[in-house]
Amino acid sequence: MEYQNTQTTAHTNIAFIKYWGKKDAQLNLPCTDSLSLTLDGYFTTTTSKFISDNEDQIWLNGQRAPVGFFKRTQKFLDLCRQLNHCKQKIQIITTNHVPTAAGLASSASGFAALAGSLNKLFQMHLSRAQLSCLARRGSGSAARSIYGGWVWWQQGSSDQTSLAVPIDEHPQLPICLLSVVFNDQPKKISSTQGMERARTTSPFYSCWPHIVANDLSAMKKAIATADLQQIGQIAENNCLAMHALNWSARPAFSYFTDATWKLINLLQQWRQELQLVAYATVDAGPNVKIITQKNQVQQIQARVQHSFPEAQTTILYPGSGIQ
Ligand code: 2P0
Repeated sequence: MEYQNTQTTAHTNIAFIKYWGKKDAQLNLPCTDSLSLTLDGYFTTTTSKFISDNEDQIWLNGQRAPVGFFKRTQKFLDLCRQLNHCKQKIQIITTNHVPTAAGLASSASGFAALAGSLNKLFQMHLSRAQLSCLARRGSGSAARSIYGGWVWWQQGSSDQTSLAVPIDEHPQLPICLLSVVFNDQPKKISSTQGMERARTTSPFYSCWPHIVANDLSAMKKAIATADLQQIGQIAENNCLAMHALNWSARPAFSYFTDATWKLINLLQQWRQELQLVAYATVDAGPNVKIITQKNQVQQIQARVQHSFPEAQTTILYPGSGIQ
């Protein structure tokens, strides 16, 4: 079993309809559905094998994993050992091909690749749907990185029914994203903590499931009709509604900085005055991903660099599912 090839690659994804809040923290069951685009170019590759040591061995980017990463990964190994009635220790070798400069979370690609590799190691023969459930247990957004292109994570009501489904694995529309990184320092409030505080204390949280349901249905229509402007506008609206939950939490918090706002305002100006397709989406940090189209991205990149000479920008395209 040890000698079989367990190498698995999974790509990162960006949510266009955000996941923000869990109804079950242990199972990572979200309070709402969400929808994302899997990205090309940025991925995690993971291999695994059984070892006869007394401890699991976890390597990240060529070095022993730091303690936080080790514990979170080991918890996932324990889950897979339990599912397979196994006690043997495991060696994990994982490499993130996600430059810090791209400002992309690696937990989605990381747990998707880990789930895929352990599926091979334990010979679980899981379908992609079952793999999505398993990856979700490591990190919610990892459920979506099993598939390429447009992916819909259905919240479900149990461990077996909360899973992602592909909407369109090979989008034909000329969409691309420009990642704008102002700051690549680790965030002060993790996604897990931030979404829990918003869910439990924002007086507006009860509106969030309705907002997501409406935005999701409009987004699916916009994807089906390849309406890039609508896709961008709905994503920006949904992102700002998600962040409004944080601004209204008690105590309130914000991932935005002055630079985040300045760029969002500039995009609005460029849409109105220059007729550019350029909309913002922002995750649990100050950095912005600009949703745009292939024939405008270079112009937008030049404008962003002019306004923010210190920012690091990277162009991102749709990518494929787990391999
Ligand atoms: C998303 N984010 O839909 C949302 C939008 C960040 C902002 O999913 O606690 O690392 O591991 O399930 O998946 C990031 O949160 O959280 C995230 P856990 P995760 O992409």
